[in-house]
Amino acid sequence: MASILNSILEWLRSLFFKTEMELTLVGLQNSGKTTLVNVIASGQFMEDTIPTVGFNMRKVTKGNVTMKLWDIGGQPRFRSMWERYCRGVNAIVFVVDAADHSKLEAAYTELKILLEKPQLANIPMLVLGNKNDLDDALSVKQLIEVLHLQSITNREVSCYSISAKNQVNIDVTLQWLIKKGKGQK
Ligand SMILES: Nc1nc2c(ncn2[C@@H]2O[C@H](COP(=O)(O)OP(=O)(O)OP(=O)(O)O)[C@@H](O)[C@H]2O)c(=O)[nH]1
Ligand SMILES: [Mg+2]
Repeated sequence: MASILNSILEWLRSLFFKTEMELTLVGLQNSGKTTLVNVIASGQFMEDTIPTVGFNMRKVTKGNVTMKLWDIGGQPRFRSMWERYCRGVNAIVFVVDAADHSKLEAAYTELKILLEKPQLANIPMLVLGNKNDLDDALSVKQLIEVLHLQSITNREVSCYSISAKNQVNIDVTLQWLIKKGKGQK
């Protein structure tokens, strides 16, 4: 009886506390943005992603939270679009291939350009060091250093080390994002 009551209460709660939020994923090409969106949406790793041309939008519902995920292409020709798609979102997700050391400098440059956009001031940012299943992936501490995350003062910033492939730290990533939809710190 108690469990039936609980289910009814849960259902009522879901009716009254629905949250809709928008998130934008940016970062250099091949960092794993589309893979991460697929994992969030379906819980499955799909190896055969193709480079995103322009952008993709996916709507994903987790419990009573509906997330609109804007997945933008990371190739140089699409980077000028990043700002437009980041405007007004609940959080920006900046994905880095933590194992590709040759691209870290470029990732930092693009991150800096984005953070300097006045239209994006104050929007919380989650930096994800993806591909931590690979041997030479940087740790969170190393990422904070190479991307100079400690010097960011105009917004809330967090950094996690994840593997979209092995679904490592996807749960904490989702928790962080959902909190932003609910306006929590
Ligand atoms: N080892 C490993 N490979 C990954 C991981 N996540 C993504 N990849 C691979 O990285 C490659 C690029 O992934 P995508 O998701 O297409 O990258 P993207 O950031 O969307 O690239 P663009 O759309 O061009 O900006 C694919 O071959 C993925 O299988 C991961 O966690 N670990
Ligand atoms: Mg993509």
